[in-house]
Amino acid sequence: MSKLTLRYFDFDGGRGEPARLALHIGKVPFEDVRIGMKDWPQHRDQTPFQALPTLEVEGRVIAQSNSINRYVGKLAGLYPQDNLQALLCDEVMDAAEDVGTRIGGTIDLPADAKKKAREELAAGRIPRYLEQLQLRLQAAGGEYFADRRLTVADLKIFQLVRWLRSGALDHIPKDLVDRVAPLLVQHFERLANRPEIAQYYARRKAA
Ligand SMILES: N[C@@H](CCC(=O)N[C@@H](CS)C(=O)NCC(=O)O)C(=O)O
Repeated sequence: MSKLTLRYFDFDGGRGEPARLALHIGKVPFEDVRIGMKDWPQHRDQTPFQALPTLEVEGRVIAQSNSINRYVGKLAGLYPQDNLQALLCDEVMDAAEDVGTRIGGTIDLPADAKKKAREELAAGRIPRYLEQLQLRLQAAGGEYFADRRLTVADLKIFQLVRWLRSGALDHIPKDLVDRVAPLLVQHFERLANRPEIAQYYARRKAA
């Protein structure tokens, strides 16, 4: 297989993080290119949709985080082979993407408008998504979102829950997930304690 290059911003999170984790867990060799925000303007127009992440594979530059997650999930053995389980995996990843897109749409708003928009999200849409995601986790057996094993859906939700609980999002209470969907917090903690994930972040912290 030709070399893979995953490009994303230089922080441990966001839309590029599930693919980084999947490639790491699956021991799939890849170049982990991290782009600083100050360098982003010079990279933006070289990406297909002026956005990251991108995955370079066999000379092609591919965009769209969930498409990348599915592809690297297959390479890493973290994507269901069964069609229905794959559908469950995809639904969860796309729901997480919806939440990220809605919050992302508030980032550049003026302060007052951002506060209003985020308070509305925290009172309405986000709890709805969290509750539905929790129901899906329960329906899938309570431990994983699909296939009764770790898949890229788990990594996508891990990243979302980590972000929502980080306290980095003004006007979105950082205990929202804990209050609305405690099973997602348990899922997050189980993943965070998996040796391959715990060791990954320990190494990142030390780097
Ligand atoms: N639908 C795309 C959205 C990509 C996206 O909006 N990426 C953000 C970072 S998470 C970005 O590149 N923002 C930089 C910019 O818009 O200038 C995906 O899922 O990959």
